[in-house]
Amino acid sequence: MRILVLGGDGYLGWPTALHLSQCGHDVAVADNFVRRQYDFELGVESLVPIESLQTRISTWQELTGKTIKAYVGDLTEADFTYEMIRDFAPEAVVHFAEQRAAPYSMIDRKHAVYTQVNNVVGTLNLLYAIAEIDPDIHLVKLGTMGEYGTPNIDIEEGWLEVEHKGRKDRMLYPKRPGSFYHLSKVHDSHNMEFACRIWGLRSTDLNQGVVYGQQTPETMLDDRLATRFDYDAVFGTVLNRFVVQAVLGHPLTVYGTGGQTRGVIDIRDTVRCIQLACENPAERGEFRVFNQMTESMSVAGIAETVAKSYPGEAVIDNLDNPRVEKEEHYYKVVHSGLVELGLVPHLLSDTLITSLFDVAKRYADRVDLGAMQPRVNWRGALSGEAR
Ligand code: NAD
Ligand code: USQ
Repeated sequence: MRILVLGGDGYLGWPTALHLSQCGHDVAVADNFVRRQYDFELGVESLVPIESLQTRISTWQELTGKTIKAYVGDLTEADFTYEMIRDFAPEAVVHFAEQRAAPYSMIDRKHAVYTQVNNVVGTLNLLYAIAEIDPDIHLVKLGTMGEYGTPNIDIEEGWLEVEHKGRKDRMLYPKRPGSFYHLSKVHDSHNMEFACRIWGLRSTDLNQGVVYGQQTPETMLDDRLATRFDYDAVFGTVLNRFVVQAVLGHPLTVYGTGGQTRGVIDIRDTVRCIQLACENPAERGEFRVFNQMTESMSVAGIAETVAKSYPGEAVIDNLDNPRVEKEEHYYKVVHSGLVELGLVPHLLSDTLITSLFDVAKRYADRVDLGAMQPRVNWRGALSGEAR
């Protein structure tokens, strides 16, 4: 299949492009490198050094003989998006290309507006480009489990059968997300469902949980193929951060009681889920939703698991929670769709955590401890200078 991976220079986009290429698909990637810019803005960098996109692609070709075409540009620029879709003529587009950090979107007004414009406009341009150029293209879009929030009822896969005052309907599952970033994904989901309904597009929304891990079989072939490893308080995700903190002897930064529960997934399962979604497309007119997570864990449970696996001493610190989120709540999620397509999950194991400890130890001298403490406060977002 011809598959275009948008956001192909990012943490997940790059290993996904390699995996799809390894599976024999004809792959192209697109990126505007804004993720590298956020690092400059925040004064942080990936724990693991990463090569330029050009070096990554030439290394892959040198090692496997396979080619990956690159498009450099911004999805919010419609001309770029249209030209790329026309030129590559994909059968599937995998869309990772959004600003994805909740804390970044909560810094102040400017960052909230940037996040929503970048994410919503980029996706809307893409929906129009697909509808006008080739409505048969399958859009595989990364959503997030955080779109649902933490409702006091079971979370279904995107849709909910409702009975109200004696009448029944199948409706989009109600959303109550916890940041302006997560809200951007809700807006995308609604725009996609509408586009499927009015134009007969085919799309799959993958509501993914928090990803952990850094290596896939393809990235491990050569250091030059490594993907990024964020550990700072803005872009670092919880399990990856706890691993780096344990290795450095820094207390594990649990926000609040740690009772908040999230769906999580191993990066090796992320790339496999994308492959399964592409190879089993949604029908024309179908807005299909999968909950892309393999298990639920509380933040305190993640911290205890990391601390227990670490051979040295690891201390857990309960910080005042900088976010506004429930710390004690019901959480039960249906996530059977991708398993039915063939996903065999890697559940969190000591082996995975040990291999992450090894990565963190190897690059421990690159860590900036100043980047570890959370500085973005959900309640404080109104006091920023850029208001
Ligand atoms: P990332 O920031 O590492 O990668 C995103 C890439 O998209 C970056 O390389 C960035 O430069 C590019 N990009 C952003 N806006 C763009 C634009 N307007 N035009 C072109 N390129 C643009 O993020 P990631 O962790 O790889 O996440 C990828 C996707 O998966 C995101 O949509 C994110 O919301 C979703 N997701 C991530 C996680 C996670 O734990 N990392 C979990 C659930 C969902
Ligand atoms: N947390 C801590 N300590 C930390 C970091 C985080 O206790 O040092 C807590 C947070 O308060 C939150 C949970 O861990 O309750 C998850 O936080 P996170 O930063 O790992 O993840 P989140 O902000 O939810 O965002 C990440 C990705 C985002 C994706 C989302 C999936 O950055 O792109 O959409 O995971 S989900 O959470 O399912 O919405």
